[in-house]
Amino acid sequence: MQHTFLMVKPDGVRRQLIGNIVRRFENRGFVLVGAKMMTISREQAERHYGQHKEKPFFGELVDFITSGPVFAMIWRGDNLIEVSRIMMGKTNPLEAAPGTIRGDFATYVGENVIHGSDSPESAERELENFFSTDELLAAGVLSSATDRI
Ligand code: DAT
Ligand code: MG
Repeated sequence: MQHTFLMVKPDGVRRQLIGNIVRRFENRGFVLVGAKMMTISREQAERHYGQHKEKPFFGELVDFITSGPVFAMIWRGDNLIEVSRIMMGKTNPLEAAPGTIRGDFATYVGENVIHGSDSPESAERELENFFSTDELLAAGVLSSATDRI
């Protein structure tokens, strides 16, 4: 059993794709255990995308992800991290297969609709960046305040 962090990015929220995206993961058998609409701060965005700090697109990426509300979610399921990445499709939507979220809804790498953690370590780090300890407890990600994810 795994938990992961999925987020509908500002383009997906603006285009009213939240329901469609949530339904895909529910249909696949995963369970939504926590969610909130939020506008993220620049500091939080820079922490989230810290691994891309040196990339030429970093500034644009932070501008985009803070440009409007995102829909931040906590999901639970077996093999969730690997399967959710497959369901999202390749980072560049032009290379994403039809039937995947990015392959169905996006054409531009800078606005690719959804984020999903790429490993258990990123899921832990990203969940902690977006959700409070109380929220992680309520979602069942933590079973006591002293737990790790
Ligand atoms: P992913 O979101 O599939 O995990 P990533 O971690 O490599 O992909 O990159 C994070 C985000 O940065 C990605 O969703 C969109 C943006 N990005 C990646 N490569 C880019 C590029 N070459 N030009 C513009 N934005 C890019
Ligand atoms: Mg990534």
